[in-house]
Amino acid sequence: MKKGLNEAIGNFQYKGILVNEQPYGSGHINDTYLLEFDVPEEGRVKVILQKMNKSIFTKPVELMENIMNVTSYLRKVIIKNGGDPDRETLNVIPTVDGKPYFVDSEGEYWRSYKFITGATCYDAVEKPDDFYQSALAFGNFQRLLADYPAETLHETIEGFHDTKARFRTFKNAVEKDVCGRAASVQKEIDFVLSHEDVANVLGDLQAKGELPLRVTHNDTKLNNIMIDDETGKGICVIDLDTVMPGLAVNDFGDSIRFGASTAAEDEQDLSKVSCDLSLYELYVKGFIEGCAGSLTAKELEMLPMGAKVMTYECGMRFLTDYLEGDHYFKIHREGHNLDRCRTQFKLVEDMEKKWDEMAEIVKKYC
Ligand code: ADP
Ligand code: GN1
Ligand code: MG
Repeated sequence: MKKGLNEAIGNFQYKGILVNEQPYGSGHINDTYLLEFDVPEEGRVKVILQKMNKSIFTKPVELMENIMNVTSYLRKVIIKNGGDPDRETLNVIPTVDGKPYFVDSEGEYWRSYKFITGATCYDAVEKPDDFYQSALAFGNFQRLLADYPAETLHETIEGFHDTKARFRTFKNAVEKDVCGRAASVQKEIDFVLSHEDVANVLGDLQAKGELPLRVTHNDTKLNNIMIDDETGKGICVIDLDTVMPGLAVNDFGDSIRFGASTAAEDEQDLSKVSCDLSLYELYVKGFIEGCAGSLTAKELEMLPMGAKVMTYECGMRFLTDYLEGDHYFKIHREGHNLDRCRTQFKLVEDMEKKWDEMAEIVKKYC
């Protein structure tokens, strides 16, 4: 690992002397490092270096092609709108031979971004306004990419939010039960099975042409947005690995799943977990404003469903990973994925109780 990291550090176009390197962030997928360089005349310069998770993103070259194309497109739009392209989108630092990624001697893929300074990624909502700002930013992100030629994007993870397919994978994992864990989580398994309709609803609407495919982010967690420390605005949408054609309601829903929860994704005390309707309302308002009229009536109607489906799907993915031996999401303790799945199912139950209110809140902003 260290060898690959050092090789990578030596192979990007960095200036100055390396004075600090440390693991960074709390993402579940890639290995992220913060590097700091002393650069003459410039002072301390930070960069982000990431080892891409090759077993999840099996086509890293295509993935980087997506990122280069999307970020250069956003750069142009941001400049046209009078924004600051160095802070409002990711900027890839090339390797010494001009490529957007480096392959180390063990075949691992690395990429590097300019560090966005003066901004913070939050793992939980500290100030409600941050959540509203993240909604504006994710809605706006979708709007900025509305005219992006979607057909040129590679599908970086096949069927990423194909909840029906995820349901089949889940059933398969229960049947195989490779770790012998299924018997001890029957309650959670039953929860998934009894909600099969939730797995089907959005895919069915999309198949009938009632929900349009758009260029979406697909991983709209609060910690995938940088909030400007001074202005409090959602300055930059990051973690672009899963930008692909998808459903707007899923982008909305994934943000609710993570940010409107009253507890952390891996909270063990389930009595602390619920869907905070005032945070939900802030996000509804911000997302609808950010999308600026681009959502159809059906999409607006299905926003609460997006929240429920994304929460159910994520819980099912955590449970699948637990059953399969924790090979997908990084875990930091025994049973971590099981804890995560339980919070998601608790949230789904809570949303079901609050369903009418969730729908009313959307109507208020339409
Ligand atoms: P993962 O896919 O593992 O979630 P991310 O791309 O989201 O990886 O990066 C992990 C964390 O690293 C982010 O939550 C954020 O804190 C930080 N980060 C990533 N890119 C940048 C950047 N360009 N500037 C500043 N911080 C960043
Ligand atoms: C992963 O990469 P990160 O930590 O932002 C996952 C999301 C899940 C999320 C759950 C590529 O997101 O789909 O919703 O964990 N990303 C991928 O926290 O699978
Ligand atoms: Mg992330």
